[in-house]
Amino acid sequence: MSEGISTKITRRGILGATAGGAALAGVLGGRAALTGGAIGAATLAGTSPASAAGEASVAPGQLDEYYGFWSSGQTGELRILGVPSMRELMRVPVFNRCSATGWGQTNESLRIHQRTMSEKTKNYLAANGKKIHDNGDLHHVHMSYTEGKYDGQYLFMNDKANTRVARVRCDVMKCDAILEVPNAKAIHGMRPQKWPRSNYIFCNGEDEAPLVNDGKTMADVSTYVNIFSAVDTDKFEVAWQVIVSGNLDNCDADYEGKWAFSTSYNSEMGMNLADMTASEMDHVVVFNIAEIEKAVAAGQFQELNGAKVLDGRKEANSQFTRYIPIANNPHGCNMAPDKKHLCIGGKLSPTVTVIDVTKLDALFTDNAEPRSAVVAEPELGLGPLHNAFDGQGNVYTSLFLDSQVVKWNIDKAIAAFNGEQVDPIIEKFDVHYQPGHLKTSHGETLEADGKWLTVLCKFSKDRYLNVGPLKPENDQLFDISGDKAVLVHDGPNFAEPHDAIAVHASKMSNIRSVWDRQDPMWAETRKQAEADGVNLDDYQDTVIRDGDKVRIYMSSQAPSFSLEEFTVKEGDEVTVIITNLDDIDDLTHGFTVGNHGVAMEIGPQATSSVTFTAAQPGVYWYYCQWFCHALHMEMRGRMFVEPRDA
Ligand code: K7E
Ligand code: CUA
Ligand code: CA
Repeated sequence: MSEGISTKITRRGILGATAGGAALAGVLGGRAALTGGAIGAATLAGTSPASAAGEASVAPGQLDEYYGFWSSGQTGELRILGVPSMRELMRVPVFNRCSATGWGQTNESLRIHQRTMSEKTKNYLAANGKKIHDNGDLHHVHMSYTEGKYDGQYLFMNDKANTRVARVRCDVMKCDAILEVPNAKAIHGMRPQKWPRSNYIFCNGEDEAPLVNDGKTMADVSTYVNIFSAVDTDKFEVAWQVIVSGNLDNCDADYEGKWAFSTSYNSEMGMNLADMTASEMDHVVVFNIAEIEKAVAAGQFQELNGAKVLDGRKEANSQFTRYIPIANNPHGCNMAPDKKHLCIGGKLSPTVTVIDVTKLDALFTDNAEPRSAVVAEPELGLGPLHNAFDGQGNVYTSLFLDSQVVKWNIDKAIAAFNGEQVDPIIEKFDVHYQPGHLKTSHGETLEADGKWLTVLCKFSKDRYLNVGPLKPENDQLFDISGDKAVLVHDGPNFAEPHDAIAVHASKMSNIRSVWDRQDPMWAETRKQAEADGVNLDDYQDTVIRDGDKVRIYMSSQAPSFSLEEFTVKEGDEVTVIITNLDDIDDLTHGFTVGNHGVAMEIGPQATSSVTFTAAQPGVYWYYCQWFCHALHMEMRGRMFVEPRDA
């Protein structure tokens, strides 16, 4: 549809032709509709920022009430935004390589990257001249819980691209652990356990592959499996894995520590679109944590690549899993803070399926019919993906195809399911455009406060100045504290946030401004320094030669490095270790070596190190790349690389 036409037609008009119960066949048949192309850049009425806009504006110098933690999809980093201002406050590199901070290049970050890397991955990377994967697909970010509430300790996130999960420390906002999950393929859905605390993060393997993926049975789809993993959040290693029937998409956990749940859109185990959408029904897998832990403790597992693997497939008839049939190709999986209701987004079905988790015990103990746990299935609109809760019994569901959010009431949906003449829908409002995840403030915790709703839209189309064919995504913020949701902010965002949470600033009391000198981040570096007789806590300018390896120790204090020059030989492997002795808030230095592709951040009281080969003779300046002082430009020095045969 051309923009010229679409701007003359109201969006309602366009949708009028496709909305309604009979539209699903059209949705399935039309690729344009599935990709959002059908909506066009329509003019919208009734969504102008209204009276509540004042509440969302945070004046210069004023602090936001909430930290927003945003995923970034294919950019591979974690982002921190202020809510409600939607100001971007920080980017925390995790799975990506960061030019500013040296993440993915410093020795400290490489250790974190490589700690759990399989031999297979190491060999693959070495063959490609690399040490790490420098991309990631970070869909989901969630905070650690204690008794169903955010506890301000850690943030956890997944990398669908390279089958990894990671942990970020909230005290310094740096990643301190990355786990390459064995056996599984493409970790997508990921949620922490909510009760009694986040002992595990639950991780969904989305892609099917042979259990032993050695190339011998590639064409034989019957050897393919999908794997659900529980990762121990303290050790950051796999606690156990369960083989399932069908694939796994999104997941969540309950508020009693009994269950985990995963949606599957490919119960068919299809290898192409037609096969993946062939069935009437897919399913939600229910994992029985106690039964799984019992079997693990009793040694009833097979060990595969260091992981304890159980068989929870349908045909195994285990007590580990139950499969609840759900209309074909469901997506979102969200546990309500009423502790009782699990909401499953229908995606291809215009419904959300509500499961009463108090009815799940019967599925295991009495072999009750799996659908007996379904207590409501309201029809809400086209393309329901994710659900968010206001803590007052209401749900906000994103409608991808309708470019709307629908607010509805769980109790009313249950009453309607039981035959009462009630409409569970409270409100529908437009978003721009094609929403994926949506999140209410504290909505995935027992402290859901019903104040703010963020809607992460996949398309921005006409909302901003044109920046070329690649457009930003559009994150919208709604004030939901009143009777009606009020749009208060559009926030463009780069490729591609999938999910976000808002955490009240009062939860973040342990966040630091200056590093602790004894931080574990550089414990290994400190050990080497001790062996070299260098005290990292004091002024230092020491050059240690160790064969072809040279270690350069220096400290930084604005506006100078303790070493104005150092000399190495052509071909030496040079490690530069810098400790920032400044201990003032916000006094970060950096270290960049000219023409060497080397740069790193050194925060106040931090130690950072980087290793590179001095391949070419000559003079190379190094400089501080973090503006730190009126004489910041002068904060530089020379590296002399002597010719090897000189
Ligand atoms: Cu819906 Cu990866 Cu959470 Cu994206 S997933 S939207
Ligand atoms: Cu130190 Cu700029
Ligand atoms: Ca399917």
